[in-house]
Amino acid sequence: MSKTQSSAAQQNSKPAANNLEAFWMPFSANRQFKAAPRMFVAAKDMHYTTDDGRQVLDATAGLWCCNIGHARPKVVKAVQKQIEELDYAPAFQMGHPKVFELASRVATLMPGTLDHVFFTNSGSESVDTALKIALAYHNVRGQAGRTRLIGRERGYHGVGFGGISVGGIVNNRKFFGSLLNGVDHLPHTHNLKENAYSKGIPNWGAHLADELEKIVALHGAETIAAVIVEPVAGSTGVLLPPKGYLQKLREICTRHGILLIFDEVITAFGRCGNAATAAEIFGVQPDIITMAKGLTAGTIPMGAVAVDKKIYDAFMNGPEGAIELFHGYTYSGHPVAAAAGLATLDTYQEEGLFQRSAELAPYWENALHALKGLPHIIDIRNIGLIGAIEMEGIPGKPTARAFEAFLQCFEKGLLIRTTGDTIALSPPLIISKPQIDEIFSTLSTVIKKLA
Ligand code: PXG
Ligand code: PLP
Repeated sequence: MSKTQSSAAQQNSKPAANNLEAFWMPFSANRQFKAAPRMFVAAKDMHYTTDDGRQVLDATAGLWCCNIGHARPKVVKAVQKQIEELDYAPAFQMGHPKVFELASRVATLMPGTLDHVFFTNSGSESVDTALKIALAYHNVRGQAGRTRLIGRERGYHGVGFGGISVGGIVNNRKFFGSLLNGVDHLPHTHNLKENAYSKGIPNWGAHLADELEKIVALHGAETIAAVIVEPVAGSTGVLLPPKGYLQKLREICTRHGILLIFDEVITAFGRCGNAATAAEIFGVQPDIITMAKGLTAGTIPMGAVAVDKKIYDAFMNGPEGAIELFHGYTYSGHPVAAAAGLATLDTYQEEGLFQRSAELAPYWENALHALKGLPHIIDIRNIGLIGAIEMEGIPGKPTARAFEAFLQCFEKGLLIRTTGDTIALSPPLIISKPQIDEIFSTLSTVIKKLA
């Protein structure tokens, strides 16, 4: 073996396909996984198939993304056709029809005057794009002093440097240097003492939005560009906005000329009920919405940023031949992703999936809250087709109890997701009532046996 071969290659005593070493898995316990791998080899509708031929019910829509279920025919055909017809077209100074069509379709699904759409390849890129647009918007309007960005504790906004700077998850921040400067955080709204076992949005906590006034008073509104929040925080365990909280944030932002960004990477596309966005469900109009995941239902990577007309228009003032926004990705509006996006939106529409989500929500809520009283459970939360079961951690071993539940559910043919000691559920919107029953019956069996 030559000296130049890498250490991974040197360990390649097994055939390539069976050697797990080279792949550095994202957000995973690599050594634990590689010692006892869990592999999916196929998926159809509500189920994954494992490498040992077992069917696993998908209670998480992959990672909150496969909202229409798996391998749906319309999307499969659209992607196959597109890659044959036009595999790639340059994204800068050139176009192709499907990306314009998709932007128009997305714009019609957005609330109010959010009628221009910028394409990315992920939620993380959507967040960094939205933050850059917010900063540049103030800049082109002669308010270059508005550079401060406000996020929230326990917020997740992906893993770009912008996203982790405004995000509020300790481990996503502390290893990675000084991050963006000029970032402040609102307090999170999670409070078990006041709000445990609320069904839907909790009553207590709207006053937490007033913290924004304190930040404004501290720094001066003229230094603040934008506030970014998830309408429902997903990644850190499904934290719902208290009644009136988002409205208050909106009022304070408007009063001070601050842009309000809703990060809807998880909440968009029917996840919260019968609407494309949580903004519509909650009746609060942001200036910018970031999305990804459900846009192509996870089939081909794609994200998007929808901006208010006033933002787009503010950039359209220089000479005609000038580039208005110095930002974009090689794969912004990729033809295959655009085709997948159009077919996904068709599927939502043809199958009435946002409506289905809303119709199933009460059944989902009842089945979920029926777990109350089982050992270890300290809270249950829900909205639309999202559910969370918070358990007490094992003293000195945070996350261990929920991870054990995850492993046992997988053994019993159910895919769940855990964060900390919270189980998070977000099935494809095509789920049936018997499949909802199956999720909670398996969970109940597993939780009863947990140490
Ligand atoms: N913003 C929000 C609100 C998200 O939930 C991102 C940005 C980043 O998206 P990308 O596509 O770059 O991953 C997300 C992603 C989980 C989980 O289990 C959540 C996400 C991703 C993976 C797992 O909670 N959210
Ligand atoms: N790095 C290098 C060396 C590049 O040439 C490019 C794009 O041309 C990038 C990074 C950015 O890649 P993307 O546009 O896919 O984000």
